[in-house]
Amino acid sequence: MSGNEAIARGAFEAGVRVAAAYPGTPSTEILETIAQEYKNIYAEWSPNEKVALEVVFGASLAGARTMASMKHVGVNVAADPFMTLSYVGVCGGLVLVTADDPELYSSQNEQDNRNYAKFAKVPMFEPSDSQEAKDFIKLGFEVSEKFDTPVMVRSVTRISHAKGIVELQDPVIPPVTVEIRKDTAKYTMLPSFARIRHGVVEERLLKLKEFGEQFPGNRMEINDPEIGIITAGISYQYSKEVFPNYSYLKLGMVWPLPKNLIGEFFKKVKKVYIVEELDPFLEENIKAMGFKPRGGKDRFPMCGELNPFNVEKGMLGKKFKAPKPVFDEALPPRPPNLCPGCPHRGIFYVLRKLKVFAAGDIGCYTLGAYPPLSVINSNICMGSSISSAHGMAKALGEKGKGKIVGVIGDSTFLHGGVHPLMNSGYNKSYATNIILDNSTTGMTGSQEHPGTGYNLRGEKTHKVDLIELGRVLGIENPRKVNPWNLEETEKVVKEELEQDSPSLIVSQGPCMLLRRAFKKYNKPLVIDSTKCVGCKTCVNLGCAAISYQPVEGEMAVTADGKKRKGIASIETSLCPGCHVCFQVCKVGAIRSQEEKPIFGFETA
Ligand SMILES: Cc1ncc(C[n+]2csc(CCOP(=O)(O)OP(=O)(O)O)c2C)c(N)n1
Repeated sequence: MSGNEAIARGAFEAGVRVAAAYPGTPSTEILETIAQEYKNIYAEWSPNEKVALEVVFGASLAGARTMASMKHVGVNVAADPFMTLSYVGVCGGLVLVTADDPELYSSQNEQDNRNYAKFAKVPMFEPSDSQEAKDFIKLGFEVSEKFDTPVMVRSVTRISHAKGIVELQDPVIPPVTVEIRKDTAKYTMLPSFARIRHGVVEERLLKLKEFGEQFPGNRMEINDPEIGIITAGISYQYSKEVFPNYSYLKLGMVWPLPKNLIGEFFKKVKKVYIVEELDPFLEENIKAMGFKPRGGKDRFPMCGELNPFNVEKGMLGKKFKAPKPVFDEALPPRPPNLCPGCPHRGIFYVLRKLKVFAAGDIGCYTLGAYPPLSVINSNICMGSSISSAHGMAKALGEKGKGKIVGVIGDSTFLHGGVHPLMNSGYNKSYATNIILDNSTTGMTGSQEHPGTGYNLRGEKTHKVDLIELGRVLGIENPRKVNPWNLEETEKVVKEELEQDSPSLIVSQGPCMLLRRAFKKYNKPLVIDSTKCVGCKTCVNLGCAAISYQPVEGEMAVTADGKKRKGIASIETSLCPGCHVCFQVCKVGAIRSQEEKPIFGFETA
């Protein structure tokens, strides 16, 4: 099982009743596995992580075992309820899975969420493989109920996405019955009640420390008494791989830390090092206890993933000899790109032409920041486009009129863009807001959201109408465009840029990979090599189906005698026939194979 499948299995075996999440790499498959494999668990995509955590909080109050899963930055969104959930505690066991992304394979930052466990004063378990992922989830529910606390389980990309052998067990029947219980002083965080609960939280932390001292997942492996490593999670695997004979203190529970056990390890081993990815979390806390490790972040990188090589290098210092690379040849660089036919490309072409400042957001469309589209100019977190465009407009006043755009995906809009749009309407922004509605959460692999009309299990449900929503949020005349029709799109964007009042354009065209949305794709476009002048206008759309080759000699002129340095061509197997290139070609070299050129698709 992958780590994520094992986490899902752990939830099933622990008797979880309710699971909620918002997609985000590397966490997404946890809920997808639950939805596919464990049909007795109620599972939902919530519109964002805060909602997901509040949903599971409610389920826990009713006595159910319940789990929320999210990527590391999702915990920031859920942080408000989470910090106080720590005070409230649980009724049924509650586990929050954070899947962190060291090396930022698919994220806007690489924050280390171990800090959240300390910050919120809750226990955190950190598995080193799939078996532990399942075991720690199950244990998490027991600890949650025993100590009346939410529990965090931290995974990282290499744990979530790597596979290992997992032993299966039957599901248990959770000890807490599911019913309505009222305990206002515990569950209602008025200051007078919360003041008391803070004391309870501090006492709980002391009890959890005691638990950590005995917890078999915090284990010593005494081998070489000279050198020992304190480590956890994936860093344990890297260390063990290169130094199997060193001694180890492997921490399965990274918060709170077992001071006595750590002290014992320092007594048993002469030189102790701390190997951990990202922040010096263990190091700082172990040093604060008064211990003096021989090395930590002075030897290992603060940024990016660890791996067996940088662990070996960090430990051996100058004695380290870099191994010969397995492959000598460098792979060609393949920057991430919008798919051929992607509806975002048309609108980006128009925005680039109009030279606006595009405050971006998070999704496939963030790739529009890369050349050749080079159209997205800023982006920090989900939902930030509309609010930052508004702020910029207020700062610039007259100077920025007609130049400021906020660009946001449909899933991102429903996650964190609704309040910003409400603000634009309320505080009268002139910035033009564009929702790129491709009817799915594209970036994370096509998940449903409240605007698709389907739920996690693929059942039909209420579909939020973005135009209507825009209207109630204060946009007088929200408009729709077909992003594959460049003329229409440019006209609407220009008109909206000229508006003084808050505006919204919903660019509606389904994601090319959303098969259910299309009756059929169009026939691929063809480039007439006798006509192409090699101007690269089509190439600069950044479509993977279009390539360019330099030409010489008799090929360096077109049929009607124009000089050229190269010609473009279209790989038909990649081209879904969106006709955007057809519309930008100034010399008519791109030919439609349809009876009449189609600017769009026949959608289902
Ligand atoms: C707080 C947070 N949660 C989740 C993610 C993961 N994530 C990145 S973009 C995205 C949504 C993309 O969908 P959409 O806005 O519809 O744009 P698309 O990719 O379809 O163009 C998600 C869920 C994230 N980056 N931050």
